[in-house]
Amino acid sequence: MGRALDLAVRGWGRVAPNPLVGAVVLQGGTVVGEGFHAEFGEPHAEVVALAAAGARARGATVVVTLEPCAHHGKTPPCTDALIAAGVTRVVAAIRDPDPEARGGAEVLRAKGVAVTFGVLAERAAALNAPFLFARAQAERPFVALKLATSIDARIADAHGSSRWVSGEAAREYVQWLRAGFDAIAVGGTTALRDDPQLTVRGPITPRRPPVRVVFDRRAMLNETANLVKTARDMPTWVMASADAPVGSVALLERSGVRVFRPASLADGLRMLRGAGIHSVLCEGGGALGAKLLAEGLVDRLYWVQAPVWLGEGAVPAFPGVAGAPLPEAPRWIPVERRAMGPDTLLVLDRRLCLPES
Ligand code: AOF
Ligand code: ZN
Repeated sequence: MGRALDLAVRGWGRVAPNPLVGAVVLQGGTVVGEGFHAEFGEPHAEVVALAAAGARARGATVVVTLEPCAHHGKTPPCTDALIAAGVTRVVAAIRDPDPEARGGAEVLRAKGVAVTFGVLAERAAALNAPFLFARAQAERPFVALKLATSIDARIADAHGSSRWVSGEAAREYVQWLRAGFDAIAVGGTTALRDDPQLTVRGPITPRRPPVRVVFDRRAMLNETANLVKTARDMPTWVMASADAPVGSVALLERSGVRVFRPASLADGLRMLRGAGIHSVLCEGGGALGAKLLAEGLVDRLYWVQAPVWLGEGAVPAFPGVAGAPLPEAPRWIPVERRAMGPDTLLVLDRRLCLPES
C-alpha cells in the first residue's frame, strides 16, 4: 500500500477534481503490475495496473488506495476490469464516498472477490483530503495554509523583511504544491507589497492553472500590479468588502478581474466554493493566515521551518490566535515531515476526514 500511495501522488495537479489513486497487482507477494490515475478522464489506477500485469493478474491481489469504482463515468467501472482479469482479492485503503462511483466493494464481493479496507487508511485519507472534504461538506473549500517561519515561528525580521526565510529546496516545493490546488490566495497587503505572479512555474503543468485570489477588503490592488496586468490571461479574483470604493472595484473589473463582495472571510470562502473551487492554498501574508487560523478555517498547514532565529521584535506567525489549556488545546495530525535542504517541512491536518468503511 505504501508503494500504491507513492504512485498515486504522481497524478498531482493532473487529476483534480478526481482523487489521486495508485494500485499494485501482487501475485504471491511479487509485484506484477503497477499503475496510477495520471490524467483526468483517462484510465483509473486499477485499469493501468491490470494492463501492466496482463495474464499475471489472474488469481492476483490488487492493492489500491481507494475503493474501486462501480460506475460508468468517463471510463468503464474498475470493478468490471478487476472481475474480467480474474483478480481474487482487493485490498483497499479507504471507501470511495463519491455518490456515483461508490459501492465497488459490494459489486466485487457479489462476484466472489474478497475485499478488505483499512490498510494505511489514514495516509490514504490525508493524500486525498481535499477530495474527501469536498464530498463531506460543500460549505467551503479545503483550506491549506503555507508558511515559512524561523525556528521561533516568525515570518519576518524586525524590519519586516521576509525574503529568503526558507531555502531553495523549499521554494521549489511550493511550485510543485501550487499545481495541486484549485486556487492560490494571498492578502491584499501582500499582493501590493510583494507584487507576486502566483503562477505555477515548477515541474508540473497543472491541468487547470489555479485561480489567483486576493483577499483585498479595500480593493487596494490596481492596474500596476502583476496580478491585475495579467488578469485576462490567468484568472484573478478579488474578495473585496461591500464598502470597498466603487471606483477601485470598477477599475479592477475593467482589467478583467472578477470581484466578489463577501461579508466576511468565511463568506468569501463560501463564495469560492460556489464558484467551483474545492481547494485553496493560502500563501500569506501573516494577517490573512492568522485570521484564517483564528476563525478555525484552516484544514492543513504546510509549514516550512528554517533554522534561523529571528527573536524578539520579529513578526510572529500567529498573532491573535486564541490559546487553550494543554488538555483542551487542539491537536493537529502530522501528515508528513520532510527535510528540505536545511529546512524542515511539516504538514499538519486539523482533523482526519476518513470515510466509513
Ligand atoms: C478508481 N480508480 O483511479 C480513480 C477513481 O470521471 P471518472 O470516470 O474518471 O470517475 C471519477 C470518479 O471515480 C471519482 O470521483 C472517484 O470517485 C473515482 N475515482 N476510482 O477506482 C481511480 N481515479
Ligand atoms: Zn475506477
